[in-house]
Amino acid sequence: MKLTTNQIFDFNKHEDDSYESEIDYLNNKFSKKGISVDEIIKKLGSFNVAIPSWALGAGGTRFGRFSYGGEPSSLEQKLDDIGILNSLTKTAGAVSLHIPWDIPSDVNAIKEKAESHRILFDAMNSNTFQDQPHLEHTYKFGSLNSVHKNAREQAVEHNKEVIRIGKELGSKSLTVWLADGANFPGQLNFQTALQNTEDSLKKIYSDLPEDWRMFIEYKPYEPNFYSTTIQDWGTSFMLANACGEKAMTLVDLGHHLPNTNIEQIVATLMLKGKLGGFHFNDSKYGDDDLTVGSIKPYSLFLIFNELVYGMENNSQNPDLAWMIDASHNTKDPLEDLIQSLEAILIAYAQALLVDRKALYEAQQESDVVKCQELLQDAYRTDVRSLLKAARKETNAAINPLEAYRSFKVRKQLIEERGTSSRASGL
Ligand code: AOS
Ligand code: ZN
Ligand code: ZN
Ligand code: ZN
Repeated sequence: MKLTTNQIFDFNKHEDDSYESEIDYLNNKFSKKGISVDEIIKKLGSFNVAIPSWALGAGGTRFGRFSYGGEPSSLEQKLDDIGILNSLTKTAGAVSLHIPWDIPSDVNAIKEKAESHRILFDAMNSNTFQDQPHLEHTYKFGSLNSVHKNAREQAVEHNKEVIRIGKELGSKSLTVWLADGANFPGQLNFQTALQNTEDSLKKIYSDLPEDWRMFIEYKPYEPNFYSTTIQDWGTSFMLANACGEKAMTLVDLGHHLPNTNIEQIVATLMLKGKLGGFHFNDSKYGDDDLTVGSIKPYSLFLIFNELVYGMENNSQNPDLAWMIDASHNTKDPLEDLIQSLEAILIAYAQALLVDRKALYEAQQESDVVKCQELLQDAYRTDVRSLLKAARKETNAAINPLEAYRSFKVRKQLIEERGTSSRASGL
């Protein structure tokens, strides 16, 4: 199924337009501080977040999975789902593929399908955390860090293959997330594991096209519970530096121990021009992959505050690759993604409302109270009217979740695909 511009247009006609008076109010309030609400609306309208192919089906846990009717069972259907999301929000114009889950059988057909939905191919994800039936060497005890030369070589080859597929599709980046680590002390020699990882990453990097980037993800634990070889941003940063300019660190919000100051990590990496990509989600305990903004919206705002500062001040840091990395067991995956996109734009809009000039002055005067007030004034502003205006301007649905429900999208998908279809993936 596909949503047409006419359908969205019709939906918008019947939507309440009282948000426009809220915008007048915000205009009044913020123009006095030299902040242009129109500019913010434009920025929101052009913000794009990649949707990972694995977030379109219901996620699972190691205790099982409850499937959701109408889930996509092929790459084509995944692209159709993102097409729906993009028609509703105009913020989801990219897909992030995972190989081998998404190996295209017919590259041209897939490219055409993506084009018909105006979807670009964002970062390609490699997978050396699972064994595949045709593979000779197991990743049970590691991949790029393995003590077994054969397993390392096989993993390097796989990443090169992912680059080759990505080149055909028009992607420009590779994300490497490694599960490599140890469950028990003594299992791994830390130094050898790290050295092997560095050497393997350099081999992959040597195959990276000139205009590509390689993103190195880190994570403190899971699936290995004693140690992970790339455990934190510092390790990722060090490896990216060892590889070269096109290698960068990727921050996944869920990949930090509780209470880690993620906004400070963002600032540090942007100052050094090494923040490459971002995986959005939320968490209470670990890599929970919950809906963005559902647990710690103030943290998300503080992170965006640093991202906005960096985008305005750090020309040494290239444009970031944004992706939602959330998936779980209970919600309609498309509704969940609509909520995540909403939360991302809210945090972004609030961060754009921070009175940076006043904040700078308050910082120079060490007026701690004022500094806090300035941040919280932006955070406590209801910016949903700005999102609505941005959507109206880009021909998205003013209220995407309501539109999704009123078009009965899930019901139609179930009619088309059945109640228990499902693609490979997590
Ligand atoms: C895993 O924890 C990482 O967040 C990855 O970015 C991603 O979720 C994974 O590659 C999907 O399987
Ligand atoms: Zn991730
Ligand atoms: Zn993760
Ligand atoms: Zn995650």
